[in-house]
Amino acid sequence: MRCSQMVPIATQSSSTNGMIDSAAMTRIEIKPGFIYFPTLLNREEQESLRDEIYVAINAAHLFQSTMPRWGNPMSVKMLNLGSLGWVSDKSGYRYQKRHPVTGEAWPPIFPSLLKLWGRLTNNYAEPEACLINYYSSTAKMSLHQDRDEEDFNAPVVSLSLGDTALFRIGTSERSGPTQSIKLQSGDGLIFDGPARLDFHGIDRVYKETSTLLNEGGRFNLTIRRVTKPVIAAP
Ligand code: MD3
Ligand code: FE
Repeated sequence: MRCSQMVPIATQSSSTNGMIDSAAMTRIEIKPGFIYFPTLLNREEQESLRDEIYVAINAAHLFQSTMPRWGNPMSVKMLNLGSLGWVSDKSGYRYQKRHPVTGEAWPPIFPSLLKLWGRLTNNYAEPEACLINYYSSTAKMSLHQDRDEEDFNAPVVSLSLGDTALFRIGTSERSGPTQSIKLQSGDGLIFDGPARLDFHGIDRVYKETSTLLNEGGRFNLTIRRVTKPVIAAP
């Protein structure tokens, strides 16, 4: 897809301490509530995020989710960071405080991601979950809505690392028209407002399109607020 409205919203040089602090960010509103940030993370930022992911995965391994009811395995492998993590098994989809295999609390959300969330969401209440999805070159995610959160007012922030993927987004009705965009390593997305309940999925991963991950494939991180923020008493 082509987009003509390239609106730089910030131009400033970034620090080089490995924190995510991208310089010029390009913000493209693909449709109301769906914002695309091509190369939100530069190569150095992608490498440091990749390395933080490897540390987390070594401490708390990826798990295989299964579909509700029938229990067929999903092709995507997952891990969560934060106080709550999204899991799926025969009994359904839910957020829970512990890793389904080890029973341990999830590792914390990296400070670099908290900072990025604050910047992209205008300091919306602290995120509670960061779902890490790992796609091998044959993995897919079929069209679905994300509606296991209590707070649909919260935006969802997505980051892609590694091989390019074909992402598809429709409307809040399953049979609505869809549009596709290729997501490359370092790209960011935000969904909120009118796009928050849109159907979406990953149709395919393009093998060997990035050198970021030695093993190939793709990571996607989705940073989310799950519960409704408590409103301060007047
Ligand atoms: C649109 N992940 O984890 S990220 C998911 O690339 C998920 O792994 C895909 O869909 C991936 O649920 C797509 C883009 C995304 C994430 C959350 C959304 C799109 C969204 C929430 C609402 C609407
Ligand atoms: Fe989703």
